[in-house]
Amino acid sequence: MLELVRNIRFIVSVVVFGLMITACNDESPPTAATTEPDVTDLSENATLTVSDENPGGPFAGEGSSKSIDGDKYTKFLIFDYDPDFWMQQDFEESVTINAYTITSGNDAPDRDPHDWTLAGSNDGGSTWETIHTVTSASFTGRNKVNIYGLDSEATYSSFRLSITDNAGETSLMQLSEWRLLYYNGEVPEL
Ligand SMILES: [Ca+2]
Repeated sequence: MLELVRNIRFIVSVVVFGLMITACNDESPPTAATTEPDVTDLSENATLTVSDENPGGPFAGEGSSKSIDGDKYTKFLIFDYDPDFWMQQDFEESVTINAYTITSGNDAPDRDPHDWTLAGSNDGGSTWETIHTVTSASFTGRNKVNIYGLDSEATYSSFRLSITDNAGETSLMQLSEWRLLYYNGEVPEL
């Protein structure tokens, strides 16, 4: 009798173990932990103008073109920064954004943009509407991408970033990227 009970226990154990294995095998295979957000990078098609250029010109090693070249390790540096400084991205037709990024340079945090206003125009720059304002921006590192989500979508043919203060340097200002973005979905943290 004892042997029979042992055999039954063994058989039950085998069946239960088999069911557990089957249950595990029935689980869906793991999916990728993250998927790339669906984002349109409008700055890829922008024409850039700046109120003050690097002495070497827009295509110099640290010229203005480096601020929209898609490389966070290349920067735009000016030597005569003043609070009237602005950068502008123009498009052939209006585009819609709901976020933008500002990326800090590789060194000298006191050259970072500190205060700025992003504005939009649909009449070639005759009139501007404020889209977003930042004061006392903080970059937690070098070549750090800060992303700013907008409360509502902004549709304009021109976007102007007026950098009204830098982070303390007397005459130098730099940034690695300024990109205008549209996220189809939630704007992520970067
Ligand atoms: Ca760059």
